[in-house]
Amino acid sequence: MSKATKWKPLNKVGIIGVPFEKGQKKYGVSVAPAAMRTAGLIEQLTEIDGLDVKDFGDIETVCDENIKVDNMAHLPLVSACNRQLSNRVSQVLRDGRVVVTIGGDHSIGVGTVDGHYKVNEDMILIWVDAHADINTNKTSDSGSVHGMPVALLVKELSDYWPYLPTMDWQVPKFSIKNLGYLGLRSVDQFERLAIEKYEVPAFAMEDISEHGIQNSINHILQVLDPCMNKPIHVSFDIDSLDSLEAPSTGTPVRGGLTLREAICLMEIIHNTGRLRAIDLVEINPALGNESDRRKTIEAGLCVLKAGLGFSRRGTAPRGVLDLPVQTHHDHDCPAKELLRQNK
Ligand SMILES: [Mn+2]
Repeated sequence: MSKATKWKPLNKVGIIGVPFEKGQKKYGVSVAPAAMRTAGLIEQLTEIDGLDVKDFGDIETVCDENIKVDNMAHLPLVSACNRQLSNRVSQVLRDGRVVVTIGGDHSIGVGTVDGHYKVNEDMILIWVDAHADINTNKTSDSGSVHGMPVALLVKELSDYWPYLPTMDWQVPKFSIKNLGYLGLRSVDQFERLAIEKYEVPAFAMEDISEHGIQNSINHILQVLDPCMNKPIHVSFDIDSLDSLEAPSTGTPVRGGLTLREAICLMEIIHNTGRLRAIDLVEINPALGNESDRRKTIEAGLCVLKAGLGFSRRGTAPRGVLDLPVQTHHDHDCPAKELLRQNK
């Protein structure tokens, strides 16, 4: 008989900032962790009922870039950053916390998933994104690593890579059978081939339109983990949202998720009690105007809060059974006070 595990949401969270942007070409995703903190990230999460929030600081990377790999920009930097990040993610998880990683571009998904896998080998991965991020350096148009993290992570694709110097620390062991996609609407031809070849459950926007966001995420969870006992990692690219909802991002695509759908999705995953890691990536506060920036950061905060237990229904105070009663004592009743003075 299998040992039944009863899951309930962890009430401890660890924040990691990754001001890293060399996985793509635009300036600005590196300032997102600071912008999110300034916007009240820690305070807003702390306001969620009973949540213990600890900030584990930023991952800072320096390294030589003398090694070049064909059509794979800044690999040594990407590798050095992810190596440190992987260790930090494992550390936060071992501290019994949900790990929330604020990017940075999506190349940091290599480090977060690697660090999670090293603690929970049975983890499943939900990649919420407009793009599939499953190119190799052979199939990528841009040569930017933020379009390759999934292909780097999954063991089934390891034969499709050349030897990657500096990446020896990362042995892909995670299986593509434990991956699901939500929000896709800009998928390259070889990415689509990979999704079909390995039968990855992938709900593109047209599937979400057909089935609704609740059925879509529930179907993915059912396919990846029918016994409902595996830890969940959500890698949330802000460009999964419609670019009207989150304009400040490097590769915006129209026709994406509404913020309401994203909140609903994160609430459903939170309610499983099995969410152990969230990445929030590709917020670029340097793109667009002040209103674009504010909208995008607020959307990111809403997504995180929904994943960490914030209830749109509201939450009654703990251990309190009644509204605060106001007793009118004699001395603070103005009329009686007047009478007393006039005696
Ligand atoms: Mn992405």
